[in-house]
Amino acid sequence: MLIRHAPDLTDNDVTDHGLYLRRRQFLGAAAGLGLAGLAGGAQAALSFSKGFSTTEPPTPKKDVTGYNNFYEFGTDKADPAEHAGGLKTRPWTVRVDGECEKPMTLAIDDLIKANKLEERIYRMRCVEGWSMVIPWVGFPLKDLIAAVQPTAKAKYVAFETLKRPSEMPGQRWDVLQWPYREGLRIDEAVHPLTILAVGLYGDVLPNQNGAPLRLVVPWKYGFKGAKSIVRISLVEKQPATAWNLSAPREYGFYSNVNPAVDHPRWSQATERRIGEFRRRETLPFNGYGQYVADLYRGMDLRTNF
Ligand SMILES: Nc1nc2c(c(=O)[nH]1)N[C@H]1C(S)=C(S)[C@@H](COP(=O)(O)O)O[C@H]1N2
Ligand SMILES: [Mo]
Repeated sequence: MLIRHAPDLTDNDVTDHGLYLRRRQFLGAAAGLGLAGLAGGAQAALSFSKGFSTTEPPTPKKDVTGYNNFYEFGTDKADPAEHAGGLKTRPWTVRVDGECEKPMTLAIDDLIKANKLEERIYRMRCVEGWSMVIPWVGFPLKDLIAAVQPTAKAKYVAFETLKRPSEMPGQRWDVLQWPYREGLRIDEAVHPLTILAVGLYGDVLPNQNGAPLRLVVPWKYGFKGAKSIVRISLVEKQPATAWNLSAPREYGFYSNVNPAVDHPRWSQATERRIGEFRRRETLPFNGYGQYVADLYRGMDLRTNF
């Protein structure tokens, strides 16, 4: 079996600064134009969620958009930036279905219009032992879940991403089972920290970062953040996830960042913040424990890794 996640062992107040982001910028007609192409107009400014955003300096954009994991485009960190340009993100629909009263199929631009976009500056810790600080633009997943009215049977949320080998050259190889899948427990999915991102650094999400829609769950290892989502299903049973299917001993369903539980092949005690020289200590729940530790009260996080 080919297990490509490899350890990373190399040693080597942005919140409200008057940056007004425009909702229209994230829509298909305007995608790619950038702020400069959108002078004037009555677009709504994004709101800022200072409470959840870190004040740590964001990782330079060139690293956020040039050092990626997106195996649909290859397994090297530079592959996604090099090969994701051919992915067509319009038209794009997202199906929201399963255990809910109001299943819906939404065009991505309608989904963006229906939700209030916010900037969230989050730490992201990859299971390989590196981390970044990324200023996302997105909206809480809980708002979308509320819109479809979950039934009492909705215990988990399953995320399915795009399978389109013609535009995703990495899918010609069985590195993972395609499409890439992820999942959350429903209480994790409706936690206010959990967002669906449509942008970063105040701009449209680059393809290599998961355009047009990707999940961000900042207290979990980065692989939980499924990119290029096409379907979100409310389900009764814990859904299968791509990395767990590939190597169940190495990647559990929960995958909360936990410095006390090592990966079978490397330590998770420290991390390399991209752009920094010395490794730093990894924090439980990636530093979000004050918000999320209660979700796991009474659970053994060693067996539920
Ligand atoms: N569809 C898909 N989503 C994915 C991945 C992937 O290979 N395919 N890689 C994951 C991993 S391992 C990480 S660390 C993050 C990286 O997100 P970024 O490149 O935007 O920083 O995306 C996650 N989402
Ligand atoms: Mo990762």
